[in-house]
Amino acid sequence: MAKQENIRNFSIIAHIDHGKSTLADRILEYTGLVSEREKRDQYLDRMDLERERGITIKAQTVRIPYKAADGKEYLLNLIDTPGHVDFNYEVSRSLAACEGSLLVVDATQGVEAQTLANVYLALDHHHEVVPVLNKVDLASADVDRVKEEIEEGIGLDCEQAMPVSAKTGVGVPELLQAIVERLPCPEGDPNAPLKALIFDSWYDPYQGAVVLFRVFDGKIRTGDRIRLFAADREYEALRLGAFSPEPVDIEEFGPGEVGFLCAGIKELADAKVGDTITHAEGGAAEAVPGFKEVKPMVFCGLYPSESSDYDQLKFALDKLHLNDASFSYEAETSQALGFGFRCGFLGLLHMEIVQERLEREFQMDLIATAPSVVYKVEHTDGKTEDVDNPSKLPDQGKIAALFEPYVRMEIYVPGEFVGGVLKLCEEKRGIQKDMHYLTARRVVVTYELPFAEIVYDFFDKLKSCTRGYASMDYEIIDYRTSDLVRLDIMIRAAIEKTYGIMR
Ligand SMILES: Nc1nc2c(ncn2[C@@H]2O[C@H](COP(=O)(O)OP(=O)(O)OP(=O)(O)O)[C@@H](O)[C@H]2O)c(=O)[nH]1
Ligand SMILES: [Mg+2]
Repeated sequence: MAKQENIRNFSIIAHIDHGKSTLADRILEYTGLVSEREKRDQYLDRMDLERERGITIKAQTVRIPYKAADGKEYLLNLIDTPGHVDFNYEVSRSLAACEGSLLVVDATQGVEAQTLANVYLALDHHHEVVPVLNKVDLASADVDRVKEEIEEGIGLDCEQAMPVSAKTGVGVPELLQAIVERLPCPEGDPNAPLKALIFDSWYDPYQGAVVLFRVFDGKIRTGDRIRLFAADREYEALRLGAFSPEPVDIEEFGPGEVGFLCAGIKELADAKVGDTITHAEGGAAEAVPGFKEVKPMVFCGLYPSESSDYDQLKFALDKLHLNDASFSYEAETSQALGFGFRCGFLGLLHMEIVQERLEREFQMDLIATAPSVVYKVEHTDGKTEDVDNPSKLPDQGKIAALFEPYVRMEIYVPGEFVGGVLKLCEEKRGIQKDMHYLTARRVVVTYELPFAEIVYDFFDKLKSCTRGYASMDYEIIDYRTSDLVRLDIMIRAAIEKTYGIMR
């Protein structure tokens, strides 16, 4: 068990592509955890899909023993998080397992939409935040300007911001020193009843469901009888370990430590992210507060291309859901496609990634229907209902009103591209709410927009009208009445079936 005062748990957070995973590479290298021979770029992006696309999808935790300059031995638990807005749920869960965050900002770019969104999440978790200015090896890096942006835009003191190059390693030893000096050690009573929060889980064909936990109070040892709070089921802690960066067995964990647990959990629903692990006897009376349920916003139907693969698809969805609780699925049938599932996602990229993971990790061959958002329908009899599938929309005569979701969107863009952004938002039925200069060169534009308008091609259009220099963040704010109609597109066979037209 590690000495509590020498533990530092931190997440690396940033806007997409600002260099989180590359910084994690250098930390693994400087602490000697990954040798010259083993090292590869973005070591912690373990999925092929992540490596091919060059983005992090899953947060990854690493346990790093670190000997500081003064000879003191520390234990660092680093969590590399994804930057894309669709994977924000990964970030918020990771933050719950840590006391501090490294806020990485690309010094050639500056503060972007997810920089702000993620730092607010970290502050919500009462984190100590260390600003890190990355990519100082590039000639276009402007450390002073970006410091000013962070101070003015976020209100974080940047006097002690750490300039680094995650590529060359410049500044990384100083950053490690700052981590142990400036981030707090975890609190928690080793003699109290065990309370450990499950913040990730996945399916292993040999071990069943495996969970990743962070101990808040008490100790957990291999062989202990444990109880899962929400599932209210007992298991034996068969194997405990941590990723360092590959899995290693560890006998005992105390407060502040992060590890994985294999307990032969065959009932996948038992290994619920957000649940608390305690001891079967003398366990804690209360659970650690879990996570807010996330609400999927974009829906599509997923059908196996061979109808006989339906059960296999159900099985695959059950397993994948263990690793990604942020998508939803329920059975549905379609006249044209047979038996399948209506699935909900946090955004379009999320939808694409889940579909691709089902195809790759579970060898499914899928047909996906066009994505849509959730509408609210007020019936003429006064009832209202949510409709996530156009085919469930009642006849026009039975609809008193239709409501569609609206988002509040913040777009960060250099001044010279503002005109194009305003034009795009107006075309997409946007209502301008605010526009101000974050710094002399960067403008923040706030719009309210129908969510359906941004689900399709908004992001691509935004990128092309700003040459890739804009970033955006959005949240659903409310539902508003809209002039919407259901449009049925009938192909000949369907028309014949409906109206009985003879050839
Ligand atoms: N020149 C230079 N390039 C860097 C530096 N740090 C990262 N990069 C490059 O920036 C790109 C993005 O780096 P990643 O580490 O994948 O970024 P990330 O923040 O993990 O991205 P997501 O996980 O997708 O949000 C890669 O091409 C890196 O090689 C740096 O210090 N200097
Ligand atoms: Mg990454």
